[in-house]
Amino acid sequence: MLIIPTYNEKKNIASLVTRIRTAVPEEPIFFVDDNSPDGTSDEIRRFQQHDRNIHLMTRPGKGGYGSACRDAMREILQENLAEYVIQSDADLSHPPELLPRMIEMLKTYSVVIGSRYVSGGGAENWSLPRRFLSFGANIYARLLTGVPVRDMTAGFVGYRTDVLRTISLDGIQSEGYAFLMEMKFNLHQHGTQFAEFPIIFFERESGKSKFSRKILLEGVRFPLKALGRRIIT
Ligand SMILES: Nc1nc2c(ncn2[C@@H]2O[C@H](COP(=O)(O)OP(=O)(O)O)[C@@H](O)[C@H]2O)c(=O)[nH]1
Ligand SMILES: [Mg+2]
Repeated sequence: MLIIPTYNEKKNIASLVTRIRTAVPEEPIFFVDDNSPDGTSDEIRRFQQHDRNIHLMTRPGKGGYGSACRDAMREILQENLAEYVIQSDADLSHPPELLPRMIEMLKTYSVVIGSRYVSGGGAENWSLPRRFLSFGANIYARLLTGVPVRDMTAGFVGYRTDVLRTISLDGIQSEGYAFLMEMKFNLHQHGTQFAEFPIIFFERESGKSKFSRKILLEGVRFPLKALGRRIIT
């Protein structure tokens, strides 16, 4: 089951669903929309009419990327809806064509990461400063958290649900890139092994990024917190 959080992604839904359906015709999709003012949820409902494998969770207001993923995971675990979940963005940054590969790998590995920083991976339409920032942030995160993953801020991640049950989702509070790092850190603390395969990340062409100063600060702080926890334990 795919988990796709959305906030003001109306213009991306049609090509997103079309590309996902070409790649994986039957795979359930679980959207979490935070009452997007642009009417994203109506657009999702339009596709729901012809596709019974599209679920939509709506929340009253913008609650953050991390909590949207956590709410979806909680519901899927509680209701036993899937053997695995794959989180992916709605802005087509994560190529849906790679879903079959991710799903195949989840048969062997508990956590599978679509990685920009393994051989064959990368990012398209990124400026030089953006490349530098992301690459540097990854080295910083890897060193401080001690998690042996090349792409610590990867958001195209598949988890087998049995492994998600080993960590406490309520204990995870971060929202932006920090959420992506915190999930990997907590799983690593529980002895989870990760598998990475290369992806080319495409920067969005429609809609706006929700990146903010708050998300940046949280992303700088989390690896420091993780280092603190490693020192104490
Ligand atoms: N439900 C929900 N989704 C969000 C929120 N913030 C971001 N997203 C979604 O999370 C994904 C990644 O966000 P994006 O703005 O592309 O972040 P960036 O890739 O770091 O620029 C997209 O599908 C967004 O629509 C939020 O507060 N609530
Ligand atoms: Mg994006």
